[in-house]
Amino acid sequence: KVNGTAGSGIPENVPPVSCPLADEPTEIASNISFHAKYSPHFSPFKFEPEQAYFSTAESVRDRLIQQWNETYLHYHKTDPKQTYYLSMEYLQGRALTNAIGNLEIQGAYADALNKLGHDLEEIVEQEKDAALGNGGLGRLASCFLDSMATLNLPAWGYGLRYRYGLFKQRITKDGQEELAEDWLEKFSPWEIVRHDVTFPIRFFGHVEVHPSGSRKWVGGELVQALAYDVPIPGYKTKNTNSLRLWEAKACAEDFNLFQFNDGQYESAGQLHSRAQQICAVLYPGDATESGKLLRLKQQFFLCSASLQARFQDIIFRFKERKDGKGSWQWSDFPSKVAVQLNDTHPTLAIPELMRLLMDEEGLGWDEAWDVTTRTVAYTNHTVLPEALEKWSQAVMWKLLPRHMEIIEEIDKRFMAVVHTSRTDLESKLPSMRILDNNPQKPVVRMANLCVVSSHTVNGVAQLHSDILKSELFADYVSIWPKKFQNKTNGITPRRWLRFCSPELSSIITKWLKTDQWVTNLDLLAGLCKFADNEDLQNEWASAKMANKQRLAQYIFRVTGESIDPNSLFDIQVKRIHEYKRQLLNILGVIYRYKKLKGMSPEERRKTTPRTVMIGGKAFATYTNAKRIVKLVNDVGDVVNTDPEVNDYLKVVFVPNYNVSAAEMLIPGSELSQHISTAGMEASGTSNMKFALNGCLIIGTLDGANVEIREEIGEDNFFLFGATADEVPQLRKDRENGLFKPDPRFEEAKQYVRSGAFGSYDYNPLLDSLEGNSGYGRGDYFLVGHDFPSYMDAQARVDEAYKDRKRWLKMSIMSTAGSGKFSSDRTIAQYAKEIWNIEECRVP
Ligand code: B1H
Repeated sequence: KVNGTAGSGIPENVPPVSCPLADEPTEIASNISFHAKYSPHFSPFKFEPEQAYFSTAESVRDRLIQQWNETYLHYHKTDPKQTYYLSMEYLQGRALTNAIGNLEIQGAYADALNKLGHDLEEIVEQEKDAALGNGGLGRLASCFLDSMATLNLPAWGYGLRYRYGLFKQRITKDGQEELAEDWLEKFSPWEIVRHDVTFPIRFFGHVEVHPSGSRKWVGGELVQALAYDVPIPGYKTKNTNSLRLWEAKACAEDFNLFQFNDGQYESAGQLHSRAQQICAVLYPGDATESGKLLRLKQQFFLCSASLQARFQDIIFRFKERKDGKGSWQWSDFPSKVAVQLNDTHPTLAIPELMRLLMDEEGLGWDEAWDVTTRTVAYTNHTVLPEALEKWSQAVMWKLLPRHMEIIEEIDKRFMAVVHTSRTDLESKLPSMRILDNNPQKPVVRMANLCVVSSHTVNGVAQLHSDILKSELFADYVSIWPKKFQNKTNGITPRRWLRFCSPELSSIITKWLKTDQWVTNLDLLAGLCKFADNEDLQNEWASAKMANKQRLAQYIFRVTGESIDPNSLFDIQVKRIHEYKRQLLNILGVIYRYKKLKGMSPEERRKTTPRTVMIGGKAFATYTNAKRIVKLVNDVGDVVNTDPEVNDYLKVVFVPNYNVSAAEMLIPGSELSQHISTAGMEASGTSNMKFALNGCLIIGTLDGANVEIREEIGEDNFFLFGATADEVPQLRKDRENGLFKPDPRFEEAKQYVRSGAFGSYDYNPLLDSLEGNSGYGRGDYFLVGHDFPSYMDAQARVDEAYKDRKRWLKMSIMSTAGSGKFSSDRTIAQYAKEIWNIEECRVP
């Protein structure tokens, strides 16, 4: 019996409960009130927005479950090849608007809630974001799930059900403070616990060798993985896939009743609390050894549970077919299963798949290796050295002894291949090997393990994929030239335009005379020919204004700051990192502020009024990132209370940036900043969201900016800065003392050092921009080099904004050129060029 999928269903002769899937607002209202009354979560005598939200969500969930069951059944019957997307992160955000939007029942639910005395817009705000990710990588996974369901692809997401997701950011006088984000405080109506889907996950222990020579991993400690399934509805389709999130649970027998009765309460529950730690937080600080071990446990837990689940299913199928028609062999596994590794975080799926095939199913090495390498593919998301995972061999031997044996063997066989057939690469072997046996600190290089073991390796934008081939993985390219691909990222047009900006969406639908663009984003190109049309421009401007006003209200709510919707809304929101260069942005603002102060009132009146919004979270232990947050806040405190410049410049730090905040910020934006040091941002995806919403970009030739600029036209993009090719030489010049800073850059830094923004000591932060060399010193990120061209580009922005017609045309062209950046396009390419899976539409 397969966990959770087999067994007999409800007898056919028992009629199903009367179907709650009504379409009429009155019936929906009674369905919602049914949930309010009979839901055990709240008192039935209260129906405030919170109760209204939960009962509305439960009512929508009924529909999702119906579609979901049909989808499961259909996939079971058709038995297509399926994709398993393994990711340590998903940034799902809120689900209610998305679900009723995808099911096309938004209007009926709004009416139903009105009948119940509530307002849909207010109700959706009750939902907490599911923030099980850090930034772009996690949000990409969530966009992919939306596209996979919309394209009717049999594909599933697998992740972890963190008790506390990404921390909540609070801004105090000292800067950023992190608080635990209790997204499950009142339960999530979108997850369904599957008590019948559990698997044992082993840690530690040892390898037992049998007389036959077979090996088995035994002993150590076991925890249970318990499945929680989240329905993922496609847009305008019945197909509803799942995101399966695993939770760690101790086994009942692990509770030591004897100790408990003896009053030793803590030690009695020790194994229980140890199991709970596994899924407690998204990214446990890994500065300590225990933090590193916990992160590694999380990674293995995800991989082992997900593969065991798939294995059970496959073996069940295998037996089912053997009894019925024909034979099935393990070598057919890759024609039924594709596993995609979202970065190296789930790399342990590789040795775990090998172990299951060899030790549990009795395959030999060659056969197991053939199956594994034809099943697994790997996506790289970064070339930053600090993000390339390396695990201590000692820790791995302790936690996963059998997997380390397998990794050693993969490494050995890889070396043998090079020794026998590629002697020209022998000198490169030390860096190409999976094991780095440096006696000081022997480690396993996870990216190398992924490259050697995957049939396909892809980068996430053309420039990034080129850099992977020419630098990071260059030596492997000569062995496997066809292994490397590019899959430029994308974003779902449902969440990121259709639902977050209904005003702009209906204008687009009106002018294109179809709403098909929502699933065929290339149709947006049809707007180009109207870009000069005055009527469209006026409608466009009023939709943007409505979104700006809504954003201004939001900013007032979360910061208490009033901002002027007639000023240029300039936004940079993303994780705070030195390579993303929020420091370049704020130093530019500082320079602007200083100039404004020096101007006469008439001169000031000629400038373009701006509201600069910066938001994002800094990793808790990343000191310079936290200093940048503090600096932005300090600059805001000074600028926003300076009556001389107030009408021309405001600076707002947007606290607690998350998916829901993005849905408010992006539609209201006019200029957005994507200004990383060239070569360092693998792709970026918010750049795509902003462009799609008619926001102009100021940016470097980095990541997907390159392709966005190609698509929307160079006239519609404010370009500046060094190119990726130039960066290495510029760093060398700097080391050789050849860099001459622009006086404007010196002036901005000096202004901060003078204490203009308070007494906090910013010298260490500014010092990182000085000196001549070293990562994190000597201006490694080239802020100083790019500063003058950045300021020039900003001057072009100010000029362009003064010409309303020109600006609107550029804005329309940005949307019109965004068709390529739909995650539907990205996923269709993965399906065809990597996974080899096909549509499996539920009739
Ligand atoms: C991206 C990460 C990442 N690349 C380590 N790498 C993490 C690395 O918790 N960790 O250990 C978490 C995340 N995230 C981003 O992926 C890139 O920086 C973006 O440029 C890209 O758009 C995004 C999606 O591909």
